[in-house]
Amino acid sequence: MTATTSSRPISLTRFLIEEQRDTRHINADLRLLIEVVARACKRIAISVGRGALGGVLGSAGTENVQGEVQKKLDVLSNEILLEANEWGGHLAALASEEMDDPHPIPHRYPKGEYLLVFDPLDGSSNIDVNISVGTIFSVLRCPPGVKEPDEKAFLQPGTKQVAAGYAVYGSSTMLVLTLGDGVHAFTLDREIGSFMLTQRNLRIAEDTREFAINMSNMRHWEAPMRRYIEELLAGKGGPRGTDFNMRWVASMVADVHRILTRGGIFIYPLDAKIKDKGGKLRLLYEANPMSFIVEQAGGMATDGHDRILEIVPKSLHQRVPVFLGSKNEVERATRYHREAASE
Ligand code: AHM
Ligand code: MG
Repeated sequence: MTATTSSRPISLTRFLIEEQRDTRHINADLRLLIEVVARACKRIAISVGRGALGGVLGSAGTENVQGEVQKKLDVLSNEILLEANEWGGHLAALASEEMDDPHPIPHRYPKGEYLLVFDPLDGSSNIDVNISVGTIFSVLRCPPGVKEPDEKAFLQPGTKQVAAGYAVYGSSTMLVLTLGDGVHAFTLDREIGSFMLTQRNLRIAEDTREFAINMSNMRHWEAPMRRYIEELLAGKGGPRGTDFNMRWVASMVADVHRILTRGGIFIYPLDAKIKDKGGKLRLLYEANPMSFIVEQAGGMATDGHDRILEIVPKSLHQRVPVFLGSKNEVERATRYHREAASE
């Protein structure tokens, strides 16, 4: 039988129009917002893809609010997302890993009802070595009556997100998106320049035998963390009675993408080195969007004790420990932490 046009993957544009028309999950402004973010991600993908030829590798010679050295691509990706989003009339304000404070919408443009918060280029340490990096974003509603949103407007728990997603700039560029009704994956068709729907309703297997953690921090971990990983490392002869495999890309987007594809548990725990900061990963633009996606795909996400999406943020750049992925493993690692806390 010859393939019909209906068997071809549909574009992100068509997917969003159908979501608006058929399921009413989104309105025209949210549809525009997602399209604009996707377009910005295409521009970032082009810069990432040009690598050394684009003159974008290496350090920008500046630091962000968290004292981290900014790479040229961190700064460029941030600018691309700002420029793409500020004039469309769909946003009330933006915030990012790379900016100390929220970015207001310039007065010459209309304002919308949404807040966009993002990590413009996640996995910065991998830029110069040609390993996958990505963009993570989260969409919130501007609180009612707030005309000039400041940091406080963004301090909403992850349960309030209306959309979240990430782009992964890997061997192919993909956009993974949730609008609160499952998780859908789009692959960038570089020839026609469109994201095409390549998987609807991604599901994370409940069980896994693969974990992702930076093992070099083991000596700094708390006791329950050590217990959990030691049991995995003991393999067949240990209490778990089976062998576990390990992967650590050091780009959260790539690690989470693998987990969405074939299961696994991702952990960036609290350790003695980062205790004062509260963790490594940021709640509003890393942990929350990824937790929303993971939960929508049937997985689980905690900070080792509680559900990440229910944490009420205290500051824009707040950090949290992150345990996410296959449900049964996240549940177990969380249980070990809770048991230790109640002893
Ligand atoms: P970034 O947003 O500055 O790139 O930092 C976040 C990244 C995550 O993508 C990744 O999971 C983690 O930092 C890796 O940390 P480490 O280098 O300690 O393994
Ligand atoms: Mg990051």
